[in-house]
Amino acid sequence: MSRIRKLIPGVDSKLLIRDAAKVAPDPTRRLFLRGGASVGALAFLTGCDIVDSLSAENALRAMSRFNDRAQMWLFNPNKLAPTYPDSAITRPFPFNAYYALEDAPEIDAADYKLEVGGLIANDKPWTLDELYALPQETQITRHICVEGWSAIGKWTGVRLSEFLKRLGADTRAQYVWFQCAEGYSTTIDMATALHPQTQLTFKFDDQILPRAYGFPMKCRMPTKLGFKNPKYIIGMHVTNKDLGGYWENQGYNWHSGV
Ligand SMILES: Nc1nc2c(c(=O)[nH]1)N[C@H]1C(S)=C(S)[C@@H](COP(=O)(O)O)O[C@H]1N2
Ligand SMILES: [Mo]
Repeated sequence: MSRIRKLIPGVDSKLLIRDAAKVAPDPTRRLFLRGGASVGALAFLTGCDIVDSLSAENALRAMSRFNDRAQMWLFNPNKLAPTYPDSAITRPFPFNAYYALEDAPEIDAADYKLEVGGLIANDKPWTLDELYALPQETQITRHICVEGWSAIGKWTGVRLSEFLKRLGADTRAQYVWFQCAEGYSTTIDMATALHPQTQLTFKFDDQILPRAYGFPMKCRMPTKLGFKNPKYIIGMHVTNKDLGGYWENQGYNWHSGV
């Protein structure tokens, strides 16, 4: 208990667990009560449910009650997220944003420049051709939206850790902040930024990233909820200040339709 109390300042851990257990799926709840309803058990079971069963929605409802720090802990930045075969890819893959698809940014590839700043040595902006020349890899992972759906997709791009290296970023800094073309933004912790599956993504399902999914570039991180995966990225900052984000500033973790 002392561990979670440290992780979530100001939140009563017993209440938190009772609340979470209320919306947890039945076997989870049973194990939970039998096992002394520890936060560790909740984290473990929630993680399993998301990956292994159809109860992802229930687990998500439980998870949505956790604040950022608890999420950081549930999605272990030191572990690899599960990967899937091609046959598991969700088709069509859902589009999601705080607006309709026809209002999504339309970015001209020729004009595009990624602005980089903050605690980095090289702050020269990057063209798309320069970005495309970086070493790339592909992942098939599950995207989990706090609104209660998940989908498996295939994303190709460069590891964010590799890109940060090229920027000469101070990776002892606490955060990376992303700015998106339409005003969206999000901040991620450095451990997540350096995670091997955190990727600056240029392709979806082997095609140049479609407009729906963030052309020309998104940041894919399977260890974080969907809203932490910014699309239409135009700027990136390495910083020790938590600059928040579109949903973060509205207390998004406490708003999930529960
Ligand atoms: N720029 C931008 N990025 C964004 C969003 C957005 O509205 N604008 N929505 C977030 C949310 S809540 C989700 S679930 C995912 C959806 O990504 P998808 O359209 O590839 O499914 O994008 C995330 N990144
Ligand atoms: Mo989302």
